[in-house]
Amino acid sequence: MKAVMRRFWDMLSDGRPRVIRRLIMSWIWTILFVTCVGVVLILMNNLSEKSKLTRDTDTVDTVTAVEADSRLCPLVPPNLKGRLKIEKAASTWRELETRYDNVKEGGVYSPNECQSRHKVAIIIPYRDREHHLRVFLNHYHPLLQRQQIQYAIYVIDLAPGSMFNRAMLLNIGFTEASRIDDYGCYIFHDVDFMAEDDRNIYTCSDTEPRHMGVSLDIHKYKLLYPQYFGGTSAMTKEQFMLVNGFSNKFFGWGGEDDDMYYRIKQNKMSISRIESSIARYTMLSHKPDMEMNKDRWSMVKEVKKRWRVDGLNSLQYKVLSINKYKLYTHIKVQINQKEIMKVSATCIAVHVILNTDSTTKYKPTSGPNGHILFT
Ligand SMILES: [Mn+2]
Repeated sequence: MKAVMRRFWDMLSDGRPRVIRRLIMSWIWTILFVTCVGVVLILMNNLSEKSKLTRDTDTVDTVTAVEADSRLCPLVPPNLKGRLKIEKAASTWRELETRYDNVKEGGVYSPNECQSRHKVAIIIPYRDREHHLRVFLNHYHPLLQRQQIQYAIYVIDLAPGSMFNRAMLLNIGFTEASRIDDYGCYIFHDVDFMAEDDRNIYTCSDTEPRHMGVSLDIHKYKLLYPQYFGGTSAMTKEQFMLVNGFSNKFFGWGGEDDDMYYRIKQNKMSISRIESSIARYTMLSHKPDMEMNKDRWSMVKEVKKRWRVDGLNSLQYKVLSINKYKLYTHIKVQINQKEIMKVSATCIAVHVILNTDSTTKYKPTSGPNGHILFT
């Protein structure tokens, strides 16, 4: 390097005055300096451009995510209380309607503060339990609202003239609620089951049907048996349709929930439960008002042969009236026990209208309209 420099210096000094040599050298140095500075500036600019680009993309992503999410309710509702005190005394209808005046006609609610992540129909099979219904509404309207759920409450009331049939009323509730609005999740709920903890969120699991009434006070908060699917359960529309709904043939007390358990198994699904310390329920006391179904075990055994032809696709009933009261939608129905038990595996010809346009709203007609769906 030294030698190269020396030869260069000799070349410059060859016959030139000292001043010229100095001038040439200073030009060379200036050119070198300017080039170096230029290169450094270009590099720096490039780097900063790059990082600016990354920053910009980040900002765009964050902004889009925030915009899409800003209306959605948080994953964990912020105002939950945890363990609750169950108020078993029933308020009057007037008190209830004043207390929950944020509920829309038909027992419909959606949170104001955000866009709910869930649209749920609560289906209650019912007969002659007005006191329980008032306790229920007083308990669940505030609970579901704290959970930031968009919901509607349907009470399926069986007219006299037939034995009680919980499962069939649930099928009717599913069908009628689906005609009124479009729900992703259906919660089948006994009127006397009071959730003891609002961390037990009233939603469905997309992957499997959910059993909610896991631990009951009357059973010392122990799960009755692993196949138990009674009291309160949650299924998506798809899950419920896949298993053809509940059986219609369980009149009187018992069996229909076990039948549903095996329908779920037949369709290669399992059931999900949240931990029993949270899925706790108090059962409101009542006199036994139902006859035990003595055939229930032999019927459950036949579920494999029966589930495809006994359920939503063989549902027959008559709607006597639909009333959108302030805190719930009341659907009075009539069923014909003799006819239902006659329907055999070979004569199923009815289908259920489920895919109603969510924009078509039910138009109430005066008096008992009795529109016969299936005859
Ligand atoms: Mn009961």
